[in-house]
Amino acid sequence: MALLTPEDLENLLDKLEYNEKVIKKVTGFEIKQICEETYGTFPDSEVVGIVPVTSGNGIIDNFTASLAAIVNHFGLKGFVTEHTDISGYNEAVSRRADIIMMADDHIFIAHNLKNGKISTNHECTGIIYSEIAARYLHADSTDILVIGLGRVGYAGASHLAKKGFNVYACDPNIEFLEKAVKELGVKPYERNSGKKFSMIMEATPCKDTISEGMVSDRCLVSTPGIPCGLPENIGKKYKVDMVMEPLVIGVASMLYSVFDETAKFND
Ligand code: NAI
Ligand code: 2YC
Ligand code: MG
Repeated sequence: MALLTPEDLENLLDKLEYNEKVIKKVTGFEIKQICEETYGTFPDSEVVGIVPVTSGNGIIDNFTASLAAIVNHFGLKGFVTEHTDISGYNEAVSRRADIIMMADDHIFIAHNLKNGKISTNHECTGIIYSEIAARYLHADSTDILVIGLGRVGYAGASHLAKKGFNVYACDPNIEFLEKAVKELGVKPYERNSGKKFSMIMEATPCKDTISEGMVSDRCLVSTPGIPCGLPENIGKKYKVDMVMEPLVIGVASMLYSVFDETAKFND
């Protein structure tokens, strides 16, 4: 089970600042703009109640504090409840939270109590990282490679297929690959096919999943995967741009996915 560690959460906003600069350079957009356009929504001073959950492996040091810092970074008012679990949920509602955020070991949700919208971190992470890859300014075609078709990767492949990209994918889990071929129309990517990509979305819990034969001269690797799927030597040898960040971008995507629609998107 791929759980965050307190080390992953160190220097979170420094990592975000670096990745925001990369995203602006490689797509021309700010992360907020990409989120707003992807979901057609906008923030409206929502109050976010963050509830620590003790089930399973229990509290992850700094996880809820990191969420509060992320919520505040995006201009909203966030608070971590004093109580955990059900008591914490009750406290968040009594403190007039508009949006509840909480995670056990399996699912991390954002739930907007006002409009009923609910989203999961896995799906929102897949959507936003594939959207970033898809906006690469130096893309040489609409071919895009998704490595890993699990909870995050499948959501990303689905988002890209809906946008009309030519999605190739690979995953050692044959069932996941066959499901993506059948339901999304993705093309299985053969590692020794010699086909190279300028856009790669990597969503696996394994390191060095990206090999030299996959990478075009100019390439954007957009990866939430922990640890990093791009070997350092390949990143150096080719002009590979990389967006990789352990939590914040996915959480921003969760927030925008539950905001109200922008008026201009309503007509
Ligand atoms: P998952 O376990 O549901 O799916 C991972 C998939 O990768 C599996 O289907 C597996 O067969 C496949 N895989 C493993 N090795 C591979 C390889 N060499 N080539 C191709 N596919 C391979 O995991 P999930 O939930 O989709 O998360 C993926 C990664 O993203 C994990 O490392 C997780 O910690 C991370 N994550 C990061 C977030 C962020 O904001 N940065 C948020 C959520 C998850
Ligand atoms: O501190 C707490 O409230 C814990 N219950 C939080 C557990 C989060 C477990 N999930 C993860 O570590 C990963 C993250 C990348 C986001 C999704 N799953
Ligand atoms: Mg992230």
